[in-house]
Amino acid sequence: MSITPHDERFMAAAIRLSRWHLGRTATNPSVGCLIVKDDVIVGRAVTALSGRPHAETQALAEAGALARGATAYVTLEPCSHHGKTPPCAEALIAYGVARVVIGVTDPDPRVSGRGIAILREAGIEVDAGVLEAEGRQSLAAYLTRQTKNRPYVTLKLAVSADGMIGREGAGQVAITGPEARAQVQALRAETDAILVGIGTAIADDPLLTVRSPGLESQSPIRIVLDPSLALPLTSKLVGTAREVPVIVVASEEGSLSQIEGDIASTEMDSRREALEAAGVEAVHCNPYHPEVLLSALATRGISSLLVEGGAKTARLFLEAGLVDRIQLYQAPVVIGEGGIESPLDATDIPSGFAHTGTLMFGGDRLDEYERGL
Ligand code: AOF
Ligand code: ZN
Repeated sequence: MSITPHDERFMAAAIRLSRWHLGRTATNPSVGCLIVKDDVIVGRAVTALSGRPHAETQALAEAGALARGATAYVTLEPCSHHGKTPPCAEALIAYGVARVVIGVTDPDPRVSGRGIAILREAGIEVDAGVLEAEGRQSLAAYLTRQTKNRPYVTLKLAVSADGMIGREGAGQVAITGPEARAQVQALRAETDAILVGIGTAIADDPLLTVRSPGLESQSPIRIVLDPSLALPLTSKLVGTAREVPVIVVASEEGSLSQIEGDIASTEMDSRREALEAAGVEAVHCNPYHPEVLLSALATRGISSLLVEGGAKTARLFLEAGLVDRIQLYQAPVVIGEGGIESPLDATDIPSGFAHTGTLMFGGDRLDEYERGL
């Protein structure tokens, strides 16, 4: 049977469903599954918040006997490995599903085509690659960690009408309005980790948590690029490190003097001990080579990273070619004297990024740019 517009509509619905748990199933991807019998949805599910059970087994349980002869729409290839429960491919066979329509094949080496092969061997018709581009988008974080051994990186910038992202020595400066700020809270909530440079951590003293009603439990891990361990013990980040983890990324032993000026290693040791006593984790990793840090984060299971500030940190990731998505907020506010210039604006988005959307939040305009996966 060939792919019909119906198939695309059901797959689009499965993708929308998968987005419910985006960023909340780590380290598993959030997958959507619909079981459709005679054009009626008889079962539907998204990967559970802990990552298990997978989408298919829940959707099949909902469909029960109606799954026999039905079509299953799954955004990611059903798994073929034995985890905490048997493989989803076997569950689809056991329930008597006649056809499986898949969005994206699974790069996990334990699956990687085997899910499809098991289904076909059992006589089930399989169509893969349906709405693949949209499916890949919904699985971007998972696919990036699996295939590039690094998290999917979003750079968020809020720029004033005169091209500034803040004001020198002024601490946190409101650039966007409340609607845009609420949107950024939602973005944080679907992200595994958030990163700022030490300059921003000191100047703004941010919390970097999610405070929107209903999303409070979804704060990402907070990471500060902090070569000389200068994060103040009195900062809000340190003060809340026992509630939401904070990682400071310090220079490797011995490399600091060339870059940051001479700080005795005993001084570094005592700063590290004080931070650790406050519940902060210190890791040593060259903060000027973000690719090393990103692969260490991927190894910890972090699939998505939001880079929030400031200009120097944004440039570091942009110049290393490690930004996958740019979210550029443009606000009507004028900063004027003493402004800190934005590392980019809508006229100089780096090559390789495609403009993928514009939305208005109050008087602020959000433009999104993405690089292909
Ligand atoms: C599916 N359906 O809903 C999801 C899948 O740790 P485990 O045993 O749960 O396995 C994790 C892997 O399962 C993950 O890397 C990916 O290959 C797959 N995720 N598969 O059939 C789902 N979330
Ligand atoms: Zn599975």
